[in-house]
Amino acid sequence: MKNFVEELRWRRMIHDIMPGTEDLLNSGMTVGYLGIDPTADSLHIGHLVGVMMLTHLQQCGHKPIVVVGGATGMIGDPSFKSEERKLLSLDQIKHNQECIKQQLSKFMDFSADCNNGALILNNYDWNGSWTFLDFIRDMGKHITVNYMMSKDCVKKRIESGLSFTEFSYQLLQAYDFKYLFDKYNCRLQMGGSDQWGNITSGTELIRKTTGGEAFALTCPLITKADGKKFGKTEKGNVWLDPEKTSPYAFYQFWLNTSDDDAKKFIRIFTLMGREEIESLEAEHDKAPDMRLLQKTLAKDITIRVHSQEALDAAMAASDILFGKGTKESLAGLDEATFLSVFEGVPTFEVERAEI
Ligand code: 383
Repeated sequence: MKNFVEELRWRRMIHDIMPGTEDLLNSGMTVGYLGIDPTADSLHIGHLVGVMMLTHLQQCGHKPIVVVGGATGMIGDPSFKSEERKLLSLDQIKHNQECIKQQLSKFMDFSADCNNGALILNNYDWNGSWTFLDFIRDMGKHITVNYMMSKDCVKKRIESGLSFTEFSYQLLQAYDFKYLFDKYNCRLQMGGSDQWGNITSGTELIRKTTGGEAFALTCPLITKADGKKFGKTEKGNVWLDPEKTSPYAFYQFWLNTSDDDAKKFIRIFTLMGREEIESLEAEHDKAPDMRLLQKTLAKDITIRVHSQEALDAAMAASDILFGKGTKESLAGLDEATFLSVFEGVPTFEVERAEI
């Protein structure tokens, strides 16, 4: 079986790793988790990096847990955010949670009968019944304000202001880790590099309350070679929900990446093996204008996030826009795909008589 840390290393998916993490993973099946707050009713491609980490974790024989933050979503993570967040309504959070759960089921094997089957948990289930007094008495006592304030993730806000609500977020996430440690023997938390502070507060809380050792592994936040923000188009985020970002626009997003980005993204966002990627890269470099890397990346990820049919429709739509379509391919397109082709394309109206 593949070695998880080595696998992430060649894919350049490790930003920080706590000493001892590799030994833990080499010592046998490890339970690892990653949390996602239901701040919207869909995941976007920024979330996909974390999801890919969980997919690799499972493929390397370990057990992944995804925590959907029904409780933490009520507070809002201040990590590296310059402004206080608006609170979401409870109905909104519930709705978002359900949508995200649905999307996640595509990326991991949740079958209960394999011993490393993935789990989806909601942190409202163990945080919803805390009383304020119990929480600050039982958990708050173990972590000092000095420790919490020393974290890079909140430093940005110390000057401009941070509510007590958002300041407490760190402790809530720390408690999740402790809960999963106690209940599921979960000894590893993963996330993007923005999560390092919250994750290490968890390992600290576990150490203080149980004397046990838990570990942290983060992946780099994705940046683009041109310095522009990753995962954005003119219309905003690239979402996994086909209603928010059509499979056509999704496919085009990956197709339009630069050569340098495509080399990076194919390692992170596909499950293709090292040799396959390296030989593809060599092939690409012989004739970069054929955009072999971009095409392979776009196809692979569109199939995994949407479906083969969605990819076929997106490719047929691209052919139409770029003049390679036929009368038959045009007739075969569904209305939504046909209309999505014109997103971002200048259009103007012509009188029927003129046509
Ligand atoms: C909540 C409860 C936990 C553990 C984690 C959380 C969520 C975490 C967070 N994560 C981001 C989010 O939800 O805010 N506090 O949007 C993003 N993640 C992943 C990854 C990332 C992070 O979901 O870097 C990008 O996608 O960690 O920003 O017990």
